[in-house]
Amino acid sequence: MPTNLPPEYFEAEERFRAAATDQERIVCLEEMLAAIPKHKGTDRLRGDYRRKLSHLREAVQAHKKVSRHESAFHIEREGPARVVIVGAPNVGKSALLGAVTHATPRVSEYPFTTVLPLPGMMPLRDIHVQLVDTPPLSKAHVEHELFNLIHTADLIALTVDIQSEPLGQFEEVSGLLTSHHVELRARKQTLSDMGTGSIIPALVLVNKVDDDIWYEEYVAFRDLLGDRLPVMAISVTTGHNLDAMKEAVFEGLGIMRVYSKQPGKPAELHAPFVLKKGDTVAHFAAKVHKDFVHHLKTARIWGTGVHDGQMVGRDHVLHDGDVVELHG
Ligand SMILES: Nc1nc2c(ncn2[C@@H]2O[C@H](COP(=O)(O)OP(=O)(O)OP(=O)(O)O)[C@@H](O)[C@H]2O)c(=O)[nH]1
Ligand SMILES: [Mg+2]
Repeated sequence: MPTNLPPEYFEAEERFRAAATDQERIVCLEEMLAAIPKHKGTDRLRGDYRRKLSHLREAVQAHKKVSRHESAFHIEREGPARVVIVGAPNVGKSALLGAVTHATPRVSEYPFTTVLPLPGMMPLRDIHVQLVDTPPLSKAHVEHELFNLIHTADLIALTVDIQSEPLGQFEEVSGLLTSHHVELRARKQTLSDMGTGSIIPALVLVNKVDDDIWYEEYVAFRDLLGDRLPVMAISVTTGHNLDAMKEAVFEGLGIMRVYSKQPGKPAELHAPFVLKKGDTVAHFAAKVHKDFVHHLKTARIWGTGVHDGQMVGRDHVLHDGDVVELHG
């Protein structure tokens, strides 16, 4: 270290050591470099610091790129399935998320309250599925990033407000989805289609059906909708049908729960594996352990369509609630 360095250099160096972020370190390093007299004896030192500076700048740049990529519309997946709540402004999407999960979204009587998506975990039988509240879909304001999120849904809960022209809302929202390559279907065949993006099973939730009078309106709406999509009346305010809604979500997702059991031990009834309807013993084995599926010979099953402890092969189709003991 050359000895003829001015006091400004040492001040900047001290701040450099104390710096908490790369951004601060860059500023200090620039000051240190500026304070070092330029002559042969300081060549090495200046070279080292210039390299350090360029590494720090690269790190900051790379971090910025990552941050931009991870937009607020990118929601981390959690649990076995994702349900995205979509709909026109003010229909009660956020109120619904707040009612059935621990999330605390902003709810207000004015439209366009929600500006960013918010996830929550919804208990459903003995599992939890991810529910995502979203900003409103409206022709007046199209948030393109929102469609990337909608494409990741295993089920779309299209919510309308019975008290405010529900058919118009339904048509506008499904029209916007179609123009962004999201087609709604009564039920996606299997979860393995997931990610192809375009055809997503949907459930129409008709909210604010608070009493009998609104129920009559709901019946009229349901008749107009026909059998295009499954539809049900709910009221977040009164709690009407929220449990039935969870069951409809389970159905709409096309999933089933399968419990594992080790020989000689009771079944592990608290933590089911979640599979797609139609999955077999081999699919289950792959979920339990990646290697297990290769060693699997037979399995014993307790549940639907079998007698207790029946031996079955790897192609046996499982049902919701089955208990499986794998034999390698
Ligand atoms: N009467 C009645 N009002 C409800 C019901 N559910 C929600 N609301 C009210 O509807 C208004 C809008 O609710 P939000 O949950 O903010 O609606 P949103 O769809 O999230 O609205 P945006 O975020 O603007 O798209 C609030 O005043 C809620 O209290 C319901 O079942 N019945
Ligand atoms: Mg909202």
